[in-house]
Amino acid sequence: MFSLFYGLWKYIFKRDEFYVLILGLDNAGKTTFLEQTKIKFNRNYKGVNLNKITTTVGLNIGKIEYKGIVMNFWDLGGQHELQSLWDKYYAESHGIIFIIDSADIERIEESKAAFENMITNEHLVGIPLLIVANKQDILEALSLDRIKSIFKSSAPQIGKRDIHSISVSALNSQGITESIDWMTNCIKRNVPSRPPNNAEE
Ligand code: G3D
Repeated sequence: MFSLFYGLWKYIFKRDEFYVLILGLDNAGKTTFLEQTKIKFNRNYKGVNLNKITTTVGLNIGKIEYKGIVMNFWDLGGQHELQSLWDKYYAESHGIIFIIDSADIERIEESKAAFENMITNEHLVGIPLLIVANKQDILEALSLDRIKSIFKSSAPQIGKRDIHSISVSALNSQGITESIDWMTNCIKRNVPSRPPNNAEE
């Protein structure tokens, strides 16, 4: 009897759990993006003062429930020495959000190198990839089209997967909903290739 009720309870309440990595160089706006996501999608989350956010050193995490699934976000540190830790998380992830500081023209090639290094990892084959051109509120920021043309030569490494790029101002919460919406739809579509982490429970 217990197992019958437990099975019913699981059927009604259990949500599939997915993991999304938020990657990019330090200072790109990863923590701000995650904070705004939590504010937008968690009704009771009040958030921290966005002016007091400091660059990601370890790992920031966040969880939202959206469109019937649970999405866990891991915002990983982007400093050069921390990038070597990114691949420890690849095998368990279902989506990648790669954040670019569009206003940091000096580091755009460094960002591209980190991107290429990430995208060629075998554990990420077929995983949906969202490229976020952040800080679009800054007047001198490179446009999305300009960033796309800079990253164009990475196209052969991207392989067959859902990919999308989007203009965002994480600070002003512009483009956050569209980003999460796109990622959620792709992750759900990709379940046959990358099932939820709690699939066997
Ligand atoms: P990180 O987690 O990738 O290291 P953070 O980056 O989220 O800590 O952001 C680094 C700095 O960029 C922060 O400024 C933050 O306010 C700013 N930032 C993030 N997103 C945007 C954006 O969309 N527009 C603008 N103008 N700034 C943004 P500080 O001054 O605290 O270093």
